[in-house]
Amino acid sequence: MSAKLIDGKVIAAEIRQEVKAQVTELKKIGVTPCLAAVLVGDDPASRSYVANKRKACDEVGIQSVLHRPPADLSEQSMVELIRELNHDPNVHGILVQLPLPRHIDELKIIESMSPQKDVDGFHPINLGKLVIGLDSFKSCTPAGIVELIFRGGYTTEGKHIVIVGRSNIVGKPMMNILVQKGRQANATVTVCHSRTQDLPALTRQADILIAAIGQPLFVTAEMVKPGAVVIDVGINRIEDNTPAKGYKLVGDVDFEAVQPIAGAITPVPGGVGPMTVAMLMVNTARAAKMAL
Ligand code: L34
Repeated sequence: MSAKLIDGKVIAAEIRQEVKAQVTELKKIGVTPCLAAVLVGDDPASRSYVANKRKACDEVGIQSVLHRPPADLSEQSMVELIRELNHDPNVHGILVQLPLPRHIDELKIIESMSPQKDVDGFHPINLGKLVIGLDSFKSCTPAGIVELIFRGGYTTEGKHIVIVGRSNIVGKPMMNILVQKGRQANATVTVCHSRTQDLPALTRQADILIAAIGQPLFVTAEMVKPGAVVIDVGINRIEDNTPAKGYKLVGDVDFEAVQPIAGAITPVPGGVGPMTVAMLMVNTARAAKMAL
């Protein structure tokens, strides 16, 4: 038996269509949702992700404005840029693509952002609301994973979901979404990380396994329970001279080895990545509605 493929490209396109309809309604009442994207420096991966986000904006009718300060801008100038965007009534959502150069404190930048425009859901106010089950902007990658699971035909209620990775961008918001009360949550959640003892013993208990480690091919066949749903959040560039671009993308899961065992699996590329982009569209349309 081979795992069903959960196609993030197809599901993301479905979500973009839904956002497009919402944006059409907003435009009828004179509001064009607008995302201000800030890309510092020129990391090739970040450039490609931001390009995908702007392309999605075009498709759904969201206006996007790109700010590209040089990698050596000061933390203070960056805070000033964010403040300007906070005060610009035409801007509904602010995206500061991470990572930032080392001399800039990411938390300081995130905290300078208006929580109402924090379409990444990274501001402590939005994360705090998430923890206690209040409505908030949910981080795009975790929110996209929830959509992948449900629209892929699976549920989380009562399931044991094991998350590998405790980042502020994925692991921590993900656990907080999944443990909430509610039809799209109600899971039993285990969060594993680099100090976890006997990791395979825990991952093998997962009905749904979420791999967000940031290490290529980390999850092997022995770590997966037969029939489990495997969500691969990793997106690693591996040197490879076969494709002309000189690299290929692999996830945190050894796809070839795990596919025969899992019940369902997300590919890389074409899994979680496009969902992150689609959920940013959802959050931006929502920010524009909230500003009415
Ligand atoms: N502020 N920083 C902020 N918000 C985010 O939500 C992110 N993330 C992560 C990195 N930094 C961030 C993203 O945007 C990861 N990420 C992201 C976004 C898009 C894609 C992957 C990661 C994506 O489009 N992936 C495609 C392939 C892209 C390629 O060819 O390089 C895919 O099919 O997986």
